[in-house]
Amino acid sequence: MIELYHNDMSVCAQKVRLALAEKKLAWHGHHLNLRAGDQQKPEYLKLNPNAVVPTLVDNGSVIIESTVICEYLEDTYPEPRLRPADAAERARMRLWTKQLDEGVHAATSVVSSAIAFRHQKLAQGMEALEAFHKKMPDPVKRERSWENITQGVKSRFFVDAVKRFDHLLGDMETSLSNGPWLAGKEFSLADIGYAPYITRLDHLQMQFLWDDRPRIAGWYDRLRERGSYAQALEKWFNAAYLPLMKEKGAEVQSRVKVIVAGERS
Ligand SMILES: N[C@@H](CCC(=O)N[C@@H](CS)C(=O)NCC(=O)O)C(=O)O
Repeated sequence: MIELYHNDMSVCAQKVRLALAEKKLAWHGHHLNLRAGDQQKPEYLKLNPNAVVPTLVDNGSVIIESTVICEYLEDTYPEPRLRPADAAERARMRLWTKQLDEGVHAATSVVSSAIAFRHQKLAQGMEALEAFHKKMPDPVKRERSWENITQGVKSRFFVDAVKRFDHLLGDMETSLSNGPWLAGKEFSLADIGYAPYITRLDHLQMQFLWDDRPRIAGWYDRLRERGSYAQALEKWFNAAYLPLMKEKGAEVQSRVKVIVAGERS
């Protein structure tokens, strides 16, 4: 039996739920409340010492890291195929998924936290915030998280995160001239990987980043037409998070637009 330790709005968990839905695999979920610190509890750390979701347990094997989990699912349950048959397309797929782990995920944490989620954390009080950060195992992530929560869009990480997205979306627009999906002709783990991240930008009112990138708009529409999107993402959208992201995203949108305009000029 497949068990998934996850969270409704976690982009990494959304990615794994999408892969499971595409493969029509049944799974049993353990939902962790990330604001309450369930990921830092000793019993969960035995499964995932990084204190993050997702974690997949399949027939006793514990697999962590969402990119690795998706590859594991593809290796173990190869139908329907989510890695392109063509080796060059497969290489393109991996270049996309690699980038997620090399900065795109971190940039997403910056914008999500600095724009919206900081308000949830600050509402818990400074004592709780300090206790939460003390338990974060990764010192780099700990420092970044503290800065984003306490400084918001004035965080020293914010400008670079926004620039990273503008570059990334430029690359996506170019890549989508080769076919309907990120790796080319075939829908793949690359599209699964990016679906939650583009959705997050949408929720944070950063969809203007693809106003002048019609191929991304088309790709995003195609993704949302798939049954897996409703099953793995929409069904889990947290009714308290969506209005927060929309309201706070709208409040800072002009600042984000200034950063993008400066970068493009
Ligand atoms: N590289 C990891 C990143 C996992 C990660 O950062 N998960 C976030 C949610 S998307 C989390 O659990 N955050 C809770 C925390 O940092 O306390 C993966 O791809 O699985």
